[in-house]
Amino acid sequence: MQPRRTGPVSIPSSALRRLRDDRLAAVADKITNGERLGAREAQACLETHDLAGLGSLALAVRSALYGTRAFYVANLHLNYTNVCGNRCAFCAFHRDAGAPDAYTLTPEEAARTVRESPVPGLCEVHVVGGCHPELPFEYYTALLRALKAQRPGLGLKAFTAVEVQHMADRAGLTVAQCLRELKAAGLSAMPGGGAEIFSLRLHRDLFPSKIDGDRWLSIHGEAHALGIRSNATMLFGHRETVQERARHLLRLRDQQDRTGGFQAFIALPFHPENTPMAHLPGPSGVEILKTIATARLVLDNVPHIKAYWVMLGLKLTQVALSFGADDLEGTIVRERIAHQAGARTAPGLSLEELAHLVREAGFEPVRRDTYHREVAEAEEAA
Ligand code: V47
Repeated sequence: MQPRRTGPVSIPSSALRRLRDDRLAAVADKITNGERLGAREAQACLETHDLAGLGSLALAVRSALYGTRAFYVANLHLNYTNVCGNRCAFCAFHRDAGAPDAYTLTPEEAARTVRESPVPGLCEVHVVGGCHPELPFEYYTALLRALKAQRPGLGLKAFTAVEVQHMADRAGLTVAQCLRELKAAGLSAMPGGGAEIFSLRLHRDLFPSKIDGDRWLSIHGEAHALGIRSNATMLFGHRETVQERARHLLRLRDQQDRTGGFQAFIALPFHPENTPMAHLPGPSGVEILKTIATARLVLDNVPHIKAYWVMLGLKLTQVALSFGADDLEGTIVRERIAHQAGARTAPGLSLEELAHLVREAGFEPVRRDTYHREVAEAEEAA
């Protein structure tokens, strides 16, 4: 798999003239010369007070790649269990085993959600859950097989690196063995969750029971070597510094240079409600837009930058399309992780609502599949 590189991008001279930050002018020079941004430039983007200037650079790169197209998928999010022993400080979703509202779906119950999905032409299921202390490895393969049996063409974007490490540890298998078995059972791609923030300091303080950044990256590398594509995320707007955010993006870019299988990056703004960090405010709209725009400029080898409407809200999602994002994730149907932590968006959106959001923001809606291939509406409904 060849990493995709953004070549030199021409930036409208009117936009260049309007830049109000010298450090952004240096970023613009690099982009127009087709040079990579380094840590210094990444930080300059994240720190700039020239929001419009940064947005114009990210929009120029986004437009060079995709014109006015904006992508989304007819999908549903399925959280097979909320039982998890990790107790991460940013998470409002997990429950201890035996808690009154703890749940674990059987593969048959999971398959029913696909059968009863309200989304016409459902194309993908995004499957993630907690690190359940007791589920056997056979549960995960049975889950994938049960979903696939509902619709053989369904893309299954399933199991974060954190879950894969957990199932490998419990089953006494290597991660590569697990991934091979999961692929044989129908796994199409891996979601980007669980990366959190690549910082040893914050790993120790906020999510010490979970794999760290090195391990997260190496599991994605192993998946890529097996031909399994994946996504990448960054959880931001809690206790991380701007340097840590910049470093996270650069480490993802380095990994992509080595193994090339990341399809999309998703910046996840921290939602504080019902978490042990509920005293924090979460990132502002400006912080969110700067982070998305910076990701577009730094991650020159990751094809897609998602504006995850669930966590951004619909209004900021529309704006994010002009700040470097080119993808809206999908219909989702019933989101739980962000909603448990205070997200105020609807649990899901219809295909028509997504298309409307995109059009109203001045872009052209394009449906895609799990591999980011364009899908004709008639094909999808088949
Ligand atoms: O892994 C948990 C994060 C992730 C909170 O790959 C939180 O296509 C904000 O990864 N505030 C789940 N974030 C979401 C995710 C995702 C979503 C959409 C598409 C894809 C993809 C991936 O959300 C978790 C964790 O990193 N998270 N709690 C919170 N309170």
